Amino acid sequence: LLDAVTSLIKNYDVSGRYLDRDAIDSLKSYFQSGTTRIQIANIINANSPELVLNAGKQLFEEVPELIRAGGNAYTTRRYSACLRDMDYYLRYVSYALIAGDTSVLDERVLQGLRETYNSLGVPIGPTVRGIQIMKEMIKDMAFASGIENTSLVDEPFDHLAR
Ligand code: CYC
Repeated sequence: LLDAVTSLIKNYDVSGRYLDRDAIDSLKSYFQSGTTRIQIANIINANSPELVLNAGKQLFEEVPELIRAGGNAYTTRRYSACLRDMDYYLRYVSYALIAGDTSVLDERVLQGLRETYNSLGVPIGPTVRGIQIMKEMIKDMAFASGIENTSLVDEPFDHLAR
C-alpha cells in the first residue's frame, strides 16, 4: 500500500538520487490537489449508501437481464453481492483518491478478482459499467459542490475498470 509521496521516495531511494525537478513537480501537483482529494473523499463518505444503491439501480435498468431468472444478479443473495461489490469498489476508490496512488486497488481489490468472477460467471462488462456509473455520479456531485476540475476522480475508477 503506497501513496504518491512514499512511492516517489522509494523510486529515488533505490537509485540514490536527490529529488530532481520532475520529483518536485509531481510532489507539488499532489500537494496542490490535496484539498480537492479530501473534498471528494468526503462527498463519497457522506453519500456512499445512496451512491451504491442508485448506481446499482441504473446498472439494472441498463442491463435488465442481470436481474432476470438466469442473470448473475438474480436472487436477493446475488443482488446483494453485486451491491456489496460496488460498495467495495467505492470504498477502495476513496482510499486510492486520498493516497494519489492506485496500488491499494491492485493489492486489496483486483488481485485474483478476474478468476473469482470468471468462476462464478460474474460478467465483467456490466461490472465495468457499474464502476463507470459510480464515477459519473461522483463527478457530477463534485462539480455541483463547486469543484470545477473533477479529473482527479478518473484515475482510480479508470484503473479499476481497466
Ligand atoms: C461474488 N464478489 C463475489 C465474490 C467475491 C467478490 C470474492 C465471491 C464470494 C462471495 O459471494 O462473497 C468480490 N470480494 C470481492 C472484492 C473484494 C472481496 C472485489 C475486495 C474487497 O473481498 N454480479 C452481476 C453484476 C455484479 C455482480 C454485474 C455487480 C456489479 O451481475 C457481482 N459478485 C457479484 C455477484 C456475486 C459476486 C452476483 C455472487 C455470485 C455467486 O455467488 O453466484
